[in-house]
Amino acid sequence: MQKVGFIFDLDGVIVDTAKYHYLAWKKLANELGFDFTDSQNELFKGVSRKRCLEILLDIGGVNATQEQFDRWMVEKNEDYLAYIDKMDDSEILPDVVKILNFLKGNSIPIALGSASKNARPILEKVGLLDYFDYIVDGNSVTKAKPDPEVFLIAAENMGLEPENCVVFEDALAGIEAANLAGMTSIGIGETDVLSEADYNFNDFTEIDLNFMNNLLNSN
Ligand code: B16
Ligand code: MG
Repeated sequence: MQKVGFIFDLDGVIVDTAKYHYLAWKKLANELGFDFTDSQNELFKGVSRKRCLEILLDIGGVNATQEQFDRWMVEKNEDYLAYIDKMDDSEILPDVVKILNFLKGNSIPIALGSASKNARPILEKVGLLDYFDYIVDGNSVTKAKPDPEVFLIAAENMGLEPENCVVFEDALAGIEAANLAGMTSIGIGETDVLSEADYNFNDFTEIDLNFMNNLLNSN
């Protein structure tokens, strides 16, 4: 068996922070005089904060000066962080800990590969920070998913070839990034949205340890 490493996206894979992003973006949209719907929030999954604000302003038809843009980015993040501050381990998505414990028990390296600049405090709040050997987040990358940069940095940190890395992702851009990196991609969420993934599951409760063992043995 060759050495293999696993890379987890954060929002939508480990925790559902999308609902807090949504509330914070909706508040800003309402302050600017327009609405922002739950289905529009789907466009924001896996997308950087800056790009989200650009899309939000497009939706509302709002032109911003650079000063306003920067201020709204800060305001949204402060509102978002107020929600994050209240998070605890009850928000970890089902059976995530089962998979993390399996990997730790087999001494498999674990990395985070997220677009979020708040990844570290979120993992700390839910008590999962110690599972992660490496954290690659929005502070570490210059190019957003679907660019493979975030996952390639994680592979490099783990000292592994991309083909020996497995990525769990809930966003299409993330699956595309994993595929472009030459990694094994596992879609967590709706199969029709994530059909480009090598494997698809609705959530981690559908992933049994036989599947995980087979992945380890095939890499
Ligand atoms: P922040 P992921 C992404 O997380 C979210 O899905 C996306 O909605 C958010 O805009 C992005 O993080 C940046 O987050 O504002 O905390 O830097 O799925 O890549 O873990
Ligand atoms: Mg995600």
